[in-house]
Amino acid sequence: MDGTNDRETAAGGGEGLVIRAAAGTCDVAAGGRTWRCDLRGRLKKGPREVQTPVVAGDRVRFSVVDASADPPTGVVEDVGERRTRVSRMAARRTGGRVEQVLMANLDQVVAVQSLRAPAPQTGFVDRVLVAAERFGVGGVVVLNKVDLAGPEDDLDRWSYFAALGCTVLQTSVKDGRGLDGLRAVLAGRISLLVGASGVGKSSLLNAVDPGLGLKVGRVADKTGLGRHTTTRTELFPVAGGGWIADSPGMRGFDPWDVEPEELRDYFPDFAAAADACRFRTCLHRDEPDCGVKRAVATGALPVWRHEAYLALLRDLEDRRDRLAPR
Ligand SMILES: Nc1nc2c(ncn2[C@@H]2O[C@H](COP(=O)(O)OP(=O)(O)O)[C@@H](O)[C@H]2O)c(=O)[nH]1
Ligand SMILES: [Mg+2]
Ligand SMILES: [Zn+2]
Repeated sequence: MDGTNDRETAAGGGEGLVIRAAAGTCDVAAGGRTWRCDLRGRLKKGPREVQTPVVAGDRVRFSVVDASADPPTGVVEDVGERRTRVSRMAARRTGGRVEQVLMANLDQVVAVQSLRAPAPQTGFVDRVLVAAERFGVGGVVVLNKVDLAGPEDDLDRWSYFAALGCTVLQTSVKDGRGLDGLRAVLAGRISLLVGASGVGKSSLLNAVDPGLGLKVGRVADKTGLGRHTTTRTELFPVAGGGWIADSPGMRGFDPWDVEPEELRDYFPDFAAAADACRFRTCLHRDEPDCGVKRAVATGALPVWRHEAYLALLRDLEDRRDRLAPR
């Protein structure tokens, strides 16, 4: 069960892609239709830890219950192995914490920032790229609203991320710049769009695929939709056979289980300078004779990149302290 082709099987069922899931039920895209499917009982069994037997992005095999119902209905029989998964730590009602899978089979995360209104958030892209590496998915950086650029704006800074192996796009919904590039990047892949409210995520998706008709200029309702909102991910089809996840509260795209001591390995641009650190375990913070701090001082590494690293390091340490058994 792989790829994005949906096949009907002889048994009257089919294979498809889960585009949204809730407790015990999900919607499956297959053969150009969306099937409302319950889960076969045994899929719901198992340890309490498995709260997420089926999530958006799962490839499933289902049998048909009523093909002429509106929507057509079925039962999920099998869930394909997850190539990748995005998860977070969730509080368990009985105490303690448990991994909660938010989405499966993601190919890439698209981190959207705008040049203005709102201004780029320091460290946001750096953090997203660490999480992408952690989850084993690709990273795409989109700088939107470049039509608002003035002579004082240094757009070259963004190409720094290209050297780290991501696709970097400068886009404008106003003048159309970069939209073909974005279309090409989304085609045939499952992507997750992340970025602050107002950066233009909905506008970009509408521009890429007018059929989507997403509302623009609305702040996602953070309180009125019940406690599952932040965990519910929905996939939308985009032209060219791709799928895009729109998840207003996707705070789970966060490198939550990276150990502070491992973080430096997620900054490949530090590697050469780190060879000169006196200590092999150097965190590039307070240690003497640090090659990375030296490289920052000489301008070989950008200050903002080191600052993003230090902020994330502090975050991971705080989180570990909070979770430590007392
Ligand atoms: N100047 C300019 N404004 C944009 C651009 N893209 C979006 N906007 C505006 O930014 C605001 C927020 O857009 P929206 O798509 O709702 O952002 P979202 O919250 O990330 O989904 C709206 O007023 C859009 O018209 C752009 O490329 N250039
Ligand atoms: Mg929006
Ligand atoms: Zn160092």
